[in-house]
Amino acid sequence: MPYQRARMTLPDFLPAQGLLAHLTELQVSAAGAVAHIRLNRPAKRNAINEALMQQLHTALIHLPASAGALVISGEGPHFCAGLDLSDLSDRSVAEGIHHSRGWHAVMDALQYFRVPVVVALQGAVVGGGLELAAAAHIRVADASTYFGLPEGQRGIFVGGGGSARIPRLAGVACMTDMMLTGRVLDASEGERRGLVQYVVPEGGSLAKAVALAQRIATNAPLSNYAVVQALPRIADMAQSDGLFVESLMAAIAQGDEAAKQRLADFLQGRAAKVLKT
Ligand code: 1HE
Repeated sequence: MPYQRARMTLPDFLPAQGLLAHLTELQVSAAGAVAHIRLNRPAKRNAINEALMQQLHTALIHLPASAGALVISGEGPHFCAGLDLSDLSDRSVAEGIHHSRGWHAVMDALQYFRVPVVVALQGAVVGGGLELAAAAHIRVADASTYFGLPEGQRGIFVGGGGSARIPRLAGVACMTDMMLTGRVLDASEGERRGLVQYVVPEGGSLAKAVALAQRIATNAPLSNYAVVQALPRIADMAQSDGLFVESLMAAIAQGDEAAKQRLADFLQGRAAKVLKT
């Protein structure tokens, strides 16, 4: 099957001996080539406790090879209320560092995941919730979405990679303002400032995220891999280094069978044109 991936069913999913049953803080499913991880602590506004973070990592590393894209969403009216503040009490400095480094490992696993990650947002996307969203590749907000970094008010600092990722989306000045003044951005401000790429009517973010993920999963796997792995690294490099890596990546992708077939399809009039949708 050239463009279509094998259909994935739940038994293929997280095959490692009943792991699914242990993912108490998540709902994990798959439809076609799109895997879906839903944060599932709606009573706590999907606040991220230790279990949720560890389970997210477990789910990521066990996604089957047949997944071509991943959607992450949150159950209930809010995407994620950030760090579970009841986890914070009585942590030593050393424990604080290890906790933050643990979050970094999971966020890195997401940012440098094998396949593109689309996140569907609604309601509160605050603190660690925004850090999580920032580690994904495409962010879709609905009209109810709002973004905040209340760490300043809580007497803490971002610890889930937000200081590295959020300024790359929205700029240092925007993040500084959000952290110092507690400024909350609504969905359209978030879009204007680059925090999200799409805003849809209230209740529509998951459907839009799934539709985007389905489309992404039809791309050649190596092209998607280059976008999620090479692009952010090249953006961090000096220009001459980045251009060299770009040439290598371009040659690798071009040499892949999927690229050859797609080019032949286009030249023989069998491929879709670039059309405005
Ligand atoms: C929580 C959390 C949480 C809700 N940790 N329990 N994050 C924050 O500072 C955000 C704190 N949360 C809020 O501001 C609000 O809860 C929301 C705006 C997200 C939602 O408001 P609302 O009115 O819909 O819900 P609620 O009534 O405030 O919360 C429902 C329950 O969830 C309630 O518990 P209950 O037992 O009284 O029902 C809340 O206590 C609980 N809850 N958010 C723990 N965050 C690696 S560093 C990252 C640093 C950060 O992420 S700092 C930002 C932390």
